[in-house]
Amino acid sequence: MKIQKEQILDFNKKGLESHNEDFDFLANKLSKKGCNVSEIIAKLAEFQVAIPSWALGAGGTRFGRFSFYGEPSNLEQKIQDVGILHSLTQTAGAVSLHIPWDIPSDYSAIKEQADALNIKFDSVNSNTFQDQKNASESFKYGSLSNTSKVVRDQAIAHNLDVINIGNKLGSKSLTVWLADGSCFPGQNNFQTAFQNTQNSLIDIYKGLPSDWSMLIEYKPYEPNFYSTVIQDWGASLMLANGCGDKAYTLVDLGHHLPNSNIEQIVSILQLKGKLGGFHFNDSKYGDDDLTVGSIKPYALFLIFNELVYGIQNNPQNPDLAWMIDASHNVKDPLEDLIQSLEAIQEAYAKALLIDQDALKAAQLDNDVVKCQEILQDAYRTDVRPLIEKARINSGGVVSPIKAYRSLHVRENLITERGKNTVATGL
Ligand SMILES: [Mn+2]
Repeated sequence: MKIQKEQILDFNKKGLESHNEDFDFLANKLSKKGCNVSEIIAKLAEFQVAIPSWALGAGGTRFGRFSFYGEPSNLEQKIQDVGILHSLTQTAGAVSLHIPWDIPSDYSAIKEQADALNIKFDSVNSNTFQDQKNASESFKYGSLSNTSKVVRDQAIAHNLDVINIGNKLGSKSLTVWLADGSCFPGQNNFQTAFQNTQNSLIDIYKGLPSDWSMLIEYKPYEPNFYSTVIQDWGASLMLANGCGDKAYTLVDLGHHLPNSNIEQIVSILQLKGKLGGFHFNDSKYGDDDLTVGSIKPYALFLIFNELVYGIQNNPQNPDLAWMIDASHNVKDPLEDLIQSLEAIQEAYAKALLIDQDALKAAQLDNDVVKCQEILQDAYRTDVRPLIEKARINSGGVVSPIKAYRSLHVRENLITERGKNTVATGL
């Protein structure tokens, strides 16, 4: 299924009048406060978030998986789904592939399809947390950190293959997330595991094309429950520094222990020019992979405040690879991704409203109350008309969820693909 321009224009007719009223009211209010509304809208329109190929089917838990039907069963269909998201929201202009789940059979056909839908290939993700069919060695006891050189070499070779595949598609970065760690005390020698990982990463780093970067993701626990080799941003940063200038830390919102100050982590990494990528999701307890903004929208806003500050003040930090990393059991995956995209835009728009000069002045005066007032004044603003405007200007719909439902997207996908399809990798 492909959404046609006429369908979007037709849908927008219904909501345009009330959008215009809301927008004019808000734009007027913000302009009086000194905000440059058209600049904010341009920034919102520019902000694109990659959709991970594994979020397009219904996710599962270790207790089971419940399909949402009409799921994409191959890479072409996954790109089709991202195309649907992008045509409605105009903020999902990239896809992040997972190898080996999404190896293209025809590279030029896949590139052509993505080009036609205005979708770029973002960071490619390697997978050494599962054993692949026909693999000679097992990653049961770790991959890049494994005590056996033969196993480490297999994991290194896989990452080099992933770079090769991504390079053919126009990707510019490799994301490495390791499940490596231990489940019981004494199982691993921490120093050996860390050193093996560093050496393996250096071997992968040597295989990066000159315009590529390597993003090193961290996570404190799961699937290993006693220790994880790359457990936090400090371990990731040390490994990145050990590789070189093109290696960066990647922050995934769900990969922290409860109550971690994630905004401070992203801020300091940007100061050091070492924040390479960001994975959005939300959580109540751990790596819950819930819809972005569904649990802690204020925390997301505070993170965006730091990201915006970094984007404006830290030229030493590269452009970030933005991606949603969530997976669901109970929602239509495409509706869930639309909600996540909206939440990201909302937090970004609110952060863009913050009067940075006034905040700086209040900080210099140690006016703690005023600092909070400035942040919360931005947070309490209903910015949805700004997001709608950015979306409409780019050719998207006023309200994506409503459009998705009124165009019967899921029903159409079920008719086209059949009911009991399962997305690759799930
Ligand atoms: Mn992630």
